[in-house]
Amino acid sequence: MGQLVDGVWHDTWYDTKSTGGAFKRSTSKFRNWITADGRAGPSGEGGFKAESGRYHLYISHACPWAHRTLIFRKLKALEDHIGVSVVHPDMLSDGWTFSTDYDGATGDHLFGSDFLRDIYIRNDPKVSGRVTVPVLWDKAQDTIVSNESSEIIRMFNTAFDAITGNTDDFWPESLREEIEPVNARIYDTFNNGVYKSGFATTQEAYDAAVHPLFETLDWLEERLSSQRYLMGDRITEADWRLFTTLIRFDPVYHGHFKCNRSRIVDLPNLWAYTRELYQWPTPDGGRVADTINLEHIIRHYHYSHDSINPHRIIPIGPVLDYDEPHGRDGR
Ligand SMILES: N[C@@H](CCC(=O)N[C@@H](CS)C(=O)NCC(=O)O)C(=O)O
Repeated sequence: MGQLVDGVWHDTWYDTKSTGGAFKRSTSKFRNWITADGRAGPSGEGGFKAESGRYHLYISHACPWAHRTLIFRKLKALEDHIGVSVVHPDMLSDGWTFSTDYDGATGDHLFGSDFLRDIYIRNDPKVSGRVTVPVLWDKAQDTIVSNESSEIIRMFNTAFDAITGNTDDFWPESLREEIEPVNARIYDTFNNGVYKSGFATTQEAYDAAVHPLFETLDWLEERLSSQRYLMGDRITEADWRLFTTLIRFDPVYHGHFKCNRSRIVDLPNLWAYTRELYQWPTPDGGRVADTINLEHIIRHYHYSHDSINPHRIIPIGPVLDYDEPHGRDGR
């Protein structure tokens, strides 16, 4: 694990000394948008028109942020239009690599690179910053479109509709205002909250993260007792953003990141909701479950965080049946 400084790789762990033991996530650098006609989106440059076969997604199966983009690619029938390369689950001194020495790690389909950082350097030989997944790549301009998952899923939600004919909308205009604060709370205390708990290097920083995390889980458990999805009876991006952390929670975050007040399986509404989203049917006749690689998830966290699990022992984990009927119809 490390980062690039002027195009040169430096192997360093997150600095929590300057922040009183707290993990601070850095903001994503590349913020262009693919749009239906190539006009500029809410940030970045224009010139990224939706076209079949033009864009490529680099992901890790372990990563909850990258997982969002893979889910949207499937929900929006984009699998034939946007290719995917999957990194190796271990993220060690070289950061994410394209080693294919693990089932499901595909290598770099575009350039045969060894490391994910090579993609960032190809985009800008003098680049500085973290080398993160997901990365959305434009083959036409040989450049990065975006490395911000929350924006990639919004592009996928509509930009390719005329190409795929799929008009399912997970960010409906009428709900946008209501979705925002729900996303914000879930991002800060849950999606990122598990990392803040797990990467904390002082008791104070851990306490400051883990209590709000479980307050949010209690709030969600209550909310999902009277409505089927976060926004009521319609599934939206807010649900999919929540889901990728829920699915990793019991196998990884509960133990590895010390988020152990309770498990998802102990919270009946959240557990049934997680199963419903796992079983969700997709336009290709598959299910959202097809986007999940639990082996990569479990392997990545336990192998890659030296300071948390130096001996790389993989715990046996709870046995969970995500295929058990969810029983949430008609709620
Ligand atoms: N804001 C980014 C965050 C992506 C992110 O932090 N990805 C992690 C994997 S879960 C990563 O690649 N970390 C490598 C690093 O920080 O060096 C997004 O949502 O797309």
